Amino acid sequence: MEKTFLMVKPDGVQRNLIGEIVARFEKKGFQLVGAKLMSIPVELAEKHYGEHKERPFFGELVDFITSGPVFAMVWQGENVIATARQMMGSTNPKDAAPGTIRGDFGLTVGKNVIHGSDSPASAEREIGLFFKESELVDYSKLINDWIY
Ligand code: 3AN
Repeated sequence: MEKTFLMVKPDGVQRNLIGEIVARFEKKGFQLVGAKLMSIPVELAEKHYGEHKERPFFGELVDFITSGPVFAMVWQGENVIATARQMMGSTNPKDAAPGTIRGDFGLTVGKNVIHGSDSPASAEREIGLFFKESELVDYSKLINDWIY
């Protein structure tokens, strides 16, 4: 099953948007397989945003993502990587469509509420950076014959 890494950024946590964001992915039909409220160490932030190392906003990016708690998650489901990106909306909230997370709640390109992996390769890399295999759950043995 395809998996992606999503993270409510410090602005989203401070604005009490964790529940709202989790609810959107739950209602869509995706399954939460890992989650934790955490503070990101600077070294992890630098690895996570490694591809932006040469960008002028790299320092700002690392300072912001380490400025307060984040809510890191792994979600699974068919086509979850691309669909989650659609549900998040454009990187810059001013271009994000209403109905998307950034369109509804984002203010600026830096403080855009949520991060989501943009490809299968980044999903695998980012899940590995934030979660141990043992922190992800397995629903395949669930006995659900009591749901009818
Ligand atoms: P996305 O998060 O939509 O994948 P990326 O990967 O282009 O966007 O950028 C990573 C993060 O860097 C964004 N979430 C945003 O917070 C930040 N960022 C992108 N462009 C800028 C910019 N011009 N100024 C400040 N921060 C930026």
